[in-house]
Amino acid sequence: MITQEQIQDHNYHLVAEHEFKWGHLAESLARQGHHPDAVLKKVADFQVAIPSWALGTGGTRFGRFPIGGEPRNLEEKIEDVGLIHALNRSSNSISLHIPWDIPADVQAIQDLLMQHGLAIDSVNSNTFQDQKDQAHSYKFGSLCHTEAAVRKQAVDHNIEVAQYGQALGDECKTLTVWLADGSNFPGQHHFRRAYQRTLDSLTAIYEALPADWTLLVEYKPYEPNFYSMVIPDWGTSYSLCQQIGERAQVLVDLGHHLPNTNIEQIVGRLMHFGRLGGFHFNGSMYGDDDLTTGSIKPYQLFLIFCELVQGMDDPSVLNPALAWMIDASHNTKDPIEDLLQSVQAIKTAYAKALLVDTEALFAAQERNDVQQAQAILEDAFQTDVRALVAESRRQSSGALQPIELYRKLALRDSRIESRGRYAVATGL
Ligand code: PSV
Ligand code: MN
Ligand code: MN
Repeated sequence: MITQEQIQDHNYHLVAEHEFKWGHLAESLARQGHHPDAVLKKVADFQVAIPSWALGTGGTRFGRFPIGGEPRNLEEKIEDVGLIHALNRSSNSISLHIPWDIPADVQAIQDLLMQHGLAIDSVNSNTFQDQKDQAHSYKFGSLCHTEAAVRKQAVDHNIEVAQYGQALGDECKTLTVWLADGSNFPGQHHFRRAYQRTLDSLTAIYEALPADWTLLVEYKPYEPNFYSMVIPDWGTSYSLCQQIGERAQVLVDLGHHLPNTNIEQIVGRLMHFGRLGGFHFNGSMYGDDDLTTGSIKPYQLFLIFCELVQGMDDPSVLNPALAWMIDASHNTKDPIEDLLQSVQAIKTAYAKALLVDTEALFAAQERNDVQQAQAILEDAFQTDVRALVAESRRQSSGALQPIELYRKLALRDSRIESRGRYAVATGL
């Protein structure tokens, strides 16, 4: 692991240069009428959950190139998230996937979480794979299945997943459902019946959840089914949530859109309806590529955050607090470095969105001053906020340059040594 002394020592060598940059930025922000300390605090407070399945090397159906030293169990996944959080002070929670992360000893897991200053914030069900000794197969769907017995098995699994979450601590109050259900060929599905069966199953799950739990319903346009998905888009998720109940919310995964979809507008719409429940951050070029957040379209990420900030700041928007999470796959990079890079990109986009002069923007919109409206957004986007994001980490006892420190301490090598070169994480 890493100690506070190591972090402070690392910061000590970088602080002079950093203070010069931050001082300059803080002063120029103040001159523009911003409150640098208020922005700093919001950025420092912003926490993004890490999914348990993102700590191992990802892969494609063609192959996987393991990096070595991957966490072999839930304990080691918690250790890796603990390390990420110690470095950047921005990821104080983990999302679990059941059955991959079934805890052998709940008390021991709780103690370990506490030791790292972490909590489990959400649990994810898995009805996209068949498990050993499972009575019924999900080959032709789960919550939408034509047979009642299969649907019941899938509903029961979701209820059980929420029970694991409850056992793991009070912070866990979210069940996320992503369904692989769909069809591969025209004619395979009766669209209306598949939808209705899914709605009935989700309603049964929702009704079994504790009264303070949220059900997040994720959508995805294609894959693993390539002709139709039962929940392909935000409209379907939204309509399901509307019928299920107040604590059913839409989850937006950035990679789950067809190329060029205006995701920021979807975000604005869902917030307007009070139905945006959470986010899965990643970067996408074609579809669900699960790349590093902000690596392909940083301007789009910024525009999404502009909608989020505007929605969160507007008292007339009655949207609940959002669940933030990274949902990425790391095929070529060290997962820990990739996650640190993603959090950096998320906080950068958030910080820039906080710098938008929204009053001037809204005024420009009202008088149809298109050039000004665009220029106001671009002005904030082009601000270099790296020193601000670094300062927010420093003030929270994190590292000024997390990846640099991770590399300097050779923490992947020590993982390879203790866990083995061919250690494999359970999960995607
Ligand atoms: C599959 O597309 C997926 O990436 C979804 O985004 C889920 O959130 C994740 O797997 C975990 O089930
Ligand atoms: Mn997702
Ligand atoms: Mn996905």
